[in-house]
Amino acid sequence: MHVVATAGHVDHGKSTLVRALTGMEPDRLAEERRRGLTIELGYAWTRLPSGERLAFVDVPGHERFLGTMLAGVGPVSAVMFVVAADGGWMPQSQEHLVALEALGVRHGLLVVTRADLADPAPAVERARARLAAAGLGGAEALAVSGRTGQGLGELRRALDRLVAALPVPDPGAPVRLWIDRAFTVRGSGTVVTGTLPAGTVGAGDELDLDGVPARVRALECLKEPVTSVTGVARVALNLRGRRAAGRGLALVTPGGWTYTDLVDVRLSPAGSVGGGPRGPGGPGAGGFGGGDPWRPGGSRERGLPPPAGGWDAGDLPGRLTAHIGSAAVVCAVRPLGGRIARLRLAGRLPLHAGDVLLLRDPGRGRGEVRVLARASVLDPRPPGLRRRGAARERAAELAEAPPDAASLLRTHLLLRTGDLAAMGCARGRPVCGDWHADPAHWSRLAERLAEVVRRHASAHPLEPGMPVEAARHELALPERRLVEALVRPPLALGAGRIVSGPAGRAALPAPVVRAVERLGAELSARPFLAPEAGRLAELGLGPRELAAAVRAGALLRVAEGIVLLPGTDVLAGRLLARLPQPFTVSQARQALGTSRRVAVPLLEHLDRRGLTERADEVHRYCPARAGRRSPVPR
Ligand SMILES: Nc1nc2c(ncn2[C@@H]2O[C@H](COP(=O)(O)OP(=O)(O)O)[C@@H](O)[C@H]2O)c(=O)[nH]1
Ligand SMILES: [Mg+2]
Repeated sequence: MHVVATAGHVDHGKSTLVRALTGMEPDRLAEERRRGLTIELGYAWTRLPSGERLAFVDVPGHERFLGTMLAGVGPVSAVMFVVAADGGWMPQSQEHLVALEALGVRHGLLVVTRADLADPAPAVERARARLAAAGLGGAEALAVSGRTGQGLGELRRALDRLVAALPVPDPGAPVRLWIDRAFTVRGSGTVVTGTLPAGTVGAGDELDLDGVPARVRALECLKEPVTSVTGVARVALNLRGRRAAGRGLALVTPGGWTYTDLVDVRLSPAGSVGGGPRGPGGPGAGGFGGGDPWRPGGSRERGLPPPAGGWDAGDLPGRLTAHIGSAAVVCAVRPLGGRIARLRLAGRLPLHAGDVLLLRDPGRGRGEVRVLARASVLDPRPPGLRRRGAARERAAELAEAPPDAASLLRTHLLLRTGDLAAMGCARGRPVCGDWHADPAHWSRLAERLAEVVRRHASAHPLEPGMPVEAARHELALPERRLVEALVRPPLALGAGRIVSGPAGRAALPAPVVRAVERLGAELSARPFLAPEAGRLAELGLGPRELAAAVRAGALLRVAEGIVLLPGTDVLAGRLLARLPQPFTVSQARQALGTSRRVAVPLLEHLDRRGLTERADEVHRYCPARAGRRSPVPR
């Protein structure tokens, strides 16, 4: 199904048209019928010639009910813009158009009604130009009469063309159902209704209502019970239990949105494109007395933002009402610089980056434009601005930033997948687990890690590397696995510590280097005769010094207390391969010119490295040599 909202000046025939198209009464209240005036949002639906179902949200056109109008069009992406043939362009025609443009509504029809009362052509011509200037240039224009039924068949076909061209929303999108009505039904709890723009809701689903879980007991779509519904749709949800619910609250997918009362936004003046008096039709083309109050010469005195590029956030009043979906909350505007501002909302709203808030000045009187600006949410969780100059820096940072993950990461540096989802941004590749990082920040962190590990190594030369936890603390990272993900050569990770890598000989303290050099000289003549513990102690090589030298790759540890020069094991393998195969420990000991104390652990070390292999209890052979000879037993 599809949903289209009406728009247009009061008494131009919106409700009459909806009634004629659907056979349903959009003005449900007795007062509305008595006064012939739409006060509340009306709902009616029909089946189009194609068989598609279409629901209308009929809005009030009276200037006093602009807030209600905005709640009706807020979650809807297509509009039926109504202008009376005998009325022409009027203040709320303009105001509604400004709101639609600011909301980014790009799909619609222009319907000139009351065509039985006046020639529709002039109204069509003027309205069409204004719509085109407001981004609704693609809107087909039709002339109809809600009274005689003239043109309604063509209108139904045009509605079919309109809905067929609407983008198909994602059924898997997180749900945000802005409530436009809520009531209690005796025996079944709370019922809320709204326009579901995207995503899917099913019976039994748990949604979130202003931070509190809310279970869907049952749902209806156009008065018919259904088990699940996918946006776009008009839906009524029966929630379990009695819930405090009402217009302006939203039912959302848990974790799918960021509840926030502070947002950084990019502002643009509303109505800067659409319907200027010097634009289509010229001054006074609106057809109401004394020219067009929406674009007077001295716009700034009347508080209207000038359309020129010089407009900035400082041109707005400090206190406005922010509209999104069916919500309207008071907000304080803090200009940060240029068109970037920080909005403090009087209540929490579930928002994504990329959402559009419409800013309105409710204090304005008759004939003044009240929809002042469009605010695109850039960051629903902005950082504090404490330092001097922070606001200006923030404005510069956001000036050109699109509302996406890359921009958010530039500010927040590290975010989890869940945070990004709640902020409404597509996730790229995580750097580790569910963590995402700003690429520049991530490589800075890697550099800093190398730096702190180096510093740690020189401050504690005999320690086996820097504990991961200490590095985490030093880099102020929230989790150890982030530190581990930053370890890359020449850094290496082992036993909960980060070492500067095997090329760390230079990091050894000078006395250890000297001791290792002396040991190397002693071993040059008899490389396999590892020094005794006493000799090591004389050289100043205690267990810590030995461990450091081994880590640095300066010594080879064959077994506890047995150290040789690096590479000695490979040399031993080569010498043993020259012996008649297989050979005994004693033959090996003699060939290598060493003692039994060294030969046994050295051979075990060679076994582990695959340089030798046990043939039986007493014999070994060198697999390389054996292979070359004749591996096939007879
Ligand atoms: N003659 C004629 N009257 C119409 C037509 N459409 C609406 N009206 C009348 O215009 C008045 C306002 O219509 P309504 O639908 O309430 O306007 P809305 O405020 O835009 O919803 C009512 O008295 C209608 O009967 C039409 O096409 N032809
Ligand atoms: Mg009406």
